[in-house]
Amino acid sequence: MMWQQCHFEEHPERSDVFCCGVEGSRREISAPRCGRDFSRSLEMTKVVRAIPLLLIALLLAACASASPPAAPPQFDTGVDPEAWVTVPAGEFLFGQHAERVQIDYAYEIMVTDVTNAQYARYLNKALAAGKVKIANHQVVGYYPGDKFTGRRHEKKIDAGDYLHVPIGDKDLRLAYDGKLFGVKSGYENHPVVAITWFGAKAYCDYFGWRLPTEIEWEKAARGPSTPLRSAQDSTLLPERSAAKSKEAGRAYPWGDDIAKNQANSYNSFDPFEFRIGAQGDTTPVGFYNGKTYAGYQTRDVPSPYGAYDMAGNVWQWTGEVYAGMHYRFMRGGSKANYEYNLRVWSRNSAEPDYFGPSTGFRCARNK
Ligand SMILES: [Ca+2]
Repeated sequence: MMWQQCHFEEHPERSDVFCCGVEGSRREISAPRCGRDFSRSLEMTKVVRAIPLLLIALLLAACASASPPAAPPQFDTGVDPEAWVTVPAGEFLFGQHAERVQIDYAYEIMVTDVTNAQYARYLNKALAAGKVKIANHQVVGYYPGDKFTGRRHEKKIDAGDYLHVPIGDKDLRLAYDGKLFGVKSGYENHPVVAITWFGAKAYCDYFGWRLPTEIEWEKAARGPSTPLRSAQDSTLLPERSAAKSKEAGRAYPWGDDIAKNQANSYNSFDPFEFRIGAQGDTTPVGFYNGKTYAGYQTRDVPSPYGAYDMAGNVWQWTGEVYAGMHYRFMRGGSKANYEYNLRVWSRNSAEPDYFGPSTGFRCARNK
């Protein structure tokens, strides 16, 4: 897959830096080159600056009382993270420019991101089975390496043990007592974060599953809910049919517009917004399902195939290892991003040993 157009992303570690990826290379660019998207972010910045002083005072008070963070509010979303949804074979409209792309097999993808409870259970089994081990306060595991082609800026990923989980990291919601992993209180049904690409891949591999490809991820996020009509019929090209484009080429899993109560983004003002600082905290998986939580009304916004949280909350690692590059790619946008970065074609990249508070994953499997 070629990625010719400049794509604007928020840096996974630095919210003040915007990056431009061309065919997977990463280079930091000056703000004006970010064009319309950056202008939008400047508009948002102005809005943020206009927050009344009272609200800022409340925010600071919340931050002060959240250090160390108390257990978060507990909400049962009713969405079972053990469930999978089926994505049928067929064409869909891929990317910002709605290219027709065929996937000629049906597959399944997890209905939600992998939770902290699921990852802790897996770690205990994988440790006992010798699939991963603990060294220097890290969970590490073997990876057979990437093929190195010597391209400019390509980094060697040789065979060896690589970081899966940084034990004790402040962003990790898992706890280790020297024998077993558990979950920090209240985060059981939140998506696991601070897991590297190696750690995400190892989880899926352990169960005989896999990380989704980017194309699989995107189709699962945006549909279509009904098969596209024949590409031979020129009157049905996406740009010729506004109605079809609206349904099949949607920007978010539910449509073309986004409201605060449809996804966990930066300043979405969800019940977890001010718990741990400016970027907010994760929401439980499946949170945006139409339920009301302590007075906070969400909208029910699964993807056309029923997958939740395909926009926002945490970036999701995808599986491809592209020739000539060591970066791995994530989809979906996160709690640390403005709404426009939650669009289904947004992507972010990081080295495979990157871990952070806004990056998780879900698995796919053959049908
Ligand atoms: Ca938020």
